[in-house]
Amino acid sequence: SLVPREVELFSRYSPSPLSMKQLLDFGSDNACERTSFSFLRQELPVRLANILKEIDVLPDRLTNTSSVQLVKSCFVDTLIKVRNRHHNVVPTMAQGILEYKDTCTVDPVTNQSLQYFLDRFYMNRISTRMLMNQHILIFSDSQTGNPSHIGSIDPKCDVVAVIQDAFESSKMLCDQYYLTSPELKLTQVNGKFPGQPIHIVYVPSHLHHMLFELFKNAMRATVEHQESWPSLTPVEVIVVLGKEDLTIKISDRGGGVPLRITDRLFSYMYSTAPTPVMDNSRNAPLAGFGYGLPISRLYAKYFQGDLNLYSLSGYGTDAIIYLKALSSESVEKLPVFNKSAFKHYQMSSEADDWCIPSREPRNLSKEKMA
Ligand code: W6P
Repeated sequence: SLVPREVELFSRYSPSPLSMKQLLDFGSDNACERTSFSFLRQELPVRLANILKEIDVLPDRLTNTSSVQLVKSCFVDTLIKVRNRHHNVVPTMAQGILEYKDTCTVDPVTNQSLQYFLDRFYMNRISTRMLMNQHILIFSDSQTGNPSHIGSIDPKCDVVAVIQDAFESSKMLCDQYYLTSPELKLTQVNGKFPGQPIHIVYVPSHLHHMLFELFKNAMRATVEHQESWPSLTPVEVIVVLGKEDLTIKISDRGGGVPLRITDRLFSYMYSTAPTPVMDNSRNAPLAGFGYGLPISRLYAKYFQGDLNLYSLSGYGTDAIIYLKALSSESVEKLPVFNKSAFKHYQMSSEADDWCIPSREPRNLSKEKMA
């Protein structure tokens, strides 16, 4: 029968029965919310997965009754509700940062801790939504999804098709906003199986999300930097399938970004700005460096890839997405709370261990002469 891998996995754990004493402890005054939470996070899926496996070994004639189907669909409905309830977490968190910035200063130490936390918080969110989605897509009766997909995963994800689709979506927005847009110049190299089309096992919606974000940025930079040019330089993309990596490089000639600034493009704190007021819903500004870049990088990292920017200030920018070419290596990357994670929050107000180039170095040759 059709049981998703995560249900399979969780069902191998035995539920941990709580004693009456433990139940009381969780409700006592000195109870730790974090302990309770981390217990629930493990235990709820284990218990649900165990019983879900049992429903599937019931005799077919029983499983197929409308009542048993109702129980199973209630489980799916619960997941759908949880998923939808968490829909606004990202903008709500951003609002929290705005409120913080109203009253506190944005020092580099706070920025670093916030970056560390939100990277892990949003990675956790990406992973839980992935699991909920898989369950909903695999178990819901309405077979709306692509039949060749496993939930949201395409075992033969056509990378070039996703690139072209994301480019077209971004081009539409760009044309709407600037009344012009650069073309796409695409090169593909299958270094693993020369001449063959490029396929990987991946979540097309995740790939689309990253590419759409990078294309919007590349197009905006191109149009704004080259306003006066007779024609715009194309956005150049090269896709390469290697033995280990699938690499996508997106190059624009939009003038680039100074190295000093590139870290900020990924900073939640420095890129949290009040939401621009949209005029009559249509003209959403093209790529206001919101959370698009940091979240896109998390999507890349989620299956052990990465997303980097290499800018040539005064010329243009290369954005590179790295994904694992082998499905055996695209394993979820999940945050775990332990001593090492805890240390990241012990904000040191100590002096930095690198010098600040605050003044001219003394001229030693003159001193020797004297
Ligand atoms: C830029 C800034 C940027 C961010 C991300 C991707 C491409 C580009 N180009 O100028």
